[in-house]
Amino acid sequence: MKGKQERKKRAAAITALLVLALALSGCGVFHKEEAAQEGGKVDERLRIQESGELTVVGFSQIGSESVWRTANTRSVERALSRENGYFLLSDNARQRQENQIKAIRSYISQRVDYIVFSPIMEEGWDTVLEEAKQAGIPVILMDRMADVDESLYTTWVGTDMTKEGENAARWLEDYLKRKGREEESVNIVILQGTPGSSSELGRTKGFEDVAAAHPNWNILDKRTGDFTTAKGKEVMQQFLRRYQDIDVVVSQNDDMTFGAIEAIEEAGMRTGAGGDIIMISFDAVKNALEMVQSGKIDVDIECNPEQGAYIDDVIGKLERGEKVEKAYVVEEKVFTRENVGEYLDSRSY
Ligand code: GZL
Repeated sequence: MKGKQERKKRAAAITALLVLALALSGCGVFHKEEAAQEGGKVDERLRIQESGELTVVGFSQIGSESVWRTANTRSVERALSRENGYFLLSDNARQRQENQIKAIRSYISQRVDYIVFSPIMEEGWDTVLEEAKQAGIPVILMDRMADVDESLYTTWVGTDMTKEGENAARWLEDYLKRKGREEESVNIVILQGTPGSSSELGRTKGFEDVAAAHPNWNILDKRTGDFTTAKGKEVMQQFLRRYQDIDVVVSQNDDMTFGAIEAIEEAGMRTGAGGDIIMISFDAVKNALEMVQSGKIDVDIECNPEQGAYIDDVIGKLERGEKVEKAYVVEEKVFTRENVGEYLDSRSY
């Protein structure tokens, strides 16, 4: 297991190689100032690796597509801080898998102690995670899941997205029953997240598995709004042009919900309590919970982004040579007008 002694030995070997490479590079064409700057950053990291005083973590984040994502990034930066004993290398992949793969390869070449990343989609990770495994660098998956052999990652910290989808459908069952509409024909459209992401796959599956027991629930359409407000509004406008009688919108994150509500209101209709369309959302960020309280959103299924502390805890266990679980599922709630008031003030994101 990684320990400070092992790290110091390895860093010394890297330093020797680097000095040799820099010496040899004298015959190459170098821009002095960039080399000096780059060298400075490399020097700092190597000094840290050589001292073994800080745990060096390479973090590849999907992007900054949503309020949730920003909160997730902040939770990692708070937990893996220098004060907590970390040297964090961080990369924003701007929603592109190839950028995540590039970042992971760079962390492998820098011989970081751990790699942490949220896979933008489930497929496409086998090769790069095999490279990390060959390099002996533990990989911690966070938030979304990768569809790879379990031997290619040490653990996963995240949320049960299928359960989130089921929670949404269970709420709808209960709501329709309370309104005496359980036998009525109900027309549903689904705004999906990033195609092939475990959040989209899980929430879609969870909702549809429950919906299958209701022949009177008609899922008219499902399209991706890519977890963004702009795309969510655009797709909702398409739905409104195509379907005259939408009863329910299932929007797989709050950012898309904000855009969908704008589109619905611009079409002269209202969502939520006493409105024309039932609005079901996911994530439960503060601005959305305020809309639950005001009645614009009927229910918000929480997906907890505060995962940094779990990552810190897992790395601590690994550093002490302790066993870790293969998965850590973060707890979550379902927010409605009845219970949101007691949580709203404490919401930090
Ligand atoms: C869910 C996470 C999703 C959020 C979106 O775990 O992957 O990605 O629901 C975010 O807000 O963009």
